[in-house]
Amino acid sequence: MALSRKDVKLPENYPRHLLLEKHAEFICKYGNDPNDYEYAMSEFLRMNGVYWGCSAMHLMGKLDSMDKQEIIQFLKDCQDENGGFRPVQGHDPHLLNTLSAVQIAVIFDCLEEIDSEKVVDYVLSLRLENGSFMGDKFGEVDNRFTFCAVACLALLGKLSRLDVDKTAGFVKACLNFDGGFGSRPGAESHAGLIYTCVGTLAITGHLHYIDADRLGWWLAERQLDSGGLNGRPEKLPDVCYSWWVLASLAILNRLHWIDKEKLKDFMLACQDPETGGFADRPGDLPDPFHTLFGVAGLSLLGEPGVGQVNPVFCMPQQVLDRIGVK
Ligand code: 3PZ
Ligand code: ZN
Repeated sequence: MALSRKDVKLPENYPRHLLLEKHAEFICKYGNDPNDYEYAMSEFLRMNGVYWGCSAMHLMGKLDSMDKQEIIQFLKDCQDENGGFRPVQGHDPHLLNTLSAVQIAVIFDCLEEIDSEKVVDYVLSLRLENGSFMGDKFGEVDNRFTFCAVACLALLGKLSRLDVDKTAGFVKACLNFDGGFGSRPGAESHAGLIYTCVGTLAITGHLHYIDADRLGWWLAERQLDSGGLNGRPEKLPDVCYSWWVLASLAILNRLHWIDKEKLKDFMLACQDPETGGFADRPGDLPDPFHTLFGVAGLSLLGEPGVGQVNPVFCMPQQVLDRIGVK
């Protein structure tokens, strides 16, 4: 059975330790070469990309090599009159960019530089009667947006402005028989959506809605022979799914249900020893997204030299302690 599952084979020669200096260099340089943007970091990902880079750099103890003033100016340029954030000037605001912007402001300890009250208004304007959230004015509803909304409010200390029982109730309606969650009621379980739902329930104080043994089992079953984790049955392992699965297990206090050493080997094998950065799987091109989730995943596995990551917010625990978010 285990042999017939889709998986990858780790190459003979892969880095056996974390290439921290290389990864910091990769993040610093990313975007200087126009080819980078053509590959992954197109305009609509710019705000998210700055968050991925800054969160990774802070965890690696290298935030000082980022240009804080330039980033603050970028944040200011991207906040819309309605309070939401655009991915880059000229695009429409969206909750996905708004959470990234708030995370960046918290990481740089500069919340006073953005209009937080307007962010709260924007987030609440996207709420629907059943407790769910639209991603923007175009109205798509998805638990990714539930998480973005709740995480934004929590980081701004404004969770009390939301009927959290109602929002947790919507998430509960997305619970499936396998113990997992999907994007909307009736949608199939998927590790990325599970992370957003578990995170939402953690922030709103409703983790008791989860059958932690059942869900923990489903999550632990994501580990393949290579040591990597996939996002749902019959899919290949991927470093970003290591994060969605691992963070969910950490929130449920069941990290010990997977083989940590094997997962660490898989993640180390996803590093690009030449350019730095992590790819989704060994041999693929690295990008800032997988680099953050690689570094953050290794943090959850207790990697020395990496700061402690908060499994709910995917941000350094240190900055959350500073603003008093639990
Ligand atoms: C990637 N997006 O839709 S995307 C993302 N994926 O904007 C960012 N694992 O082609 C980067 N795959 C790289 N830097 C990939 C964000 C996706 C996830 C794609 C991916 C990840 C394997 C193929 C969805 C939070 C936010 C967004 C997502 C998930 C979680 C792509 C393809 C899609 C996207 C971007 C680039 C390289 C980086
Ligand atoms: Zn991935």
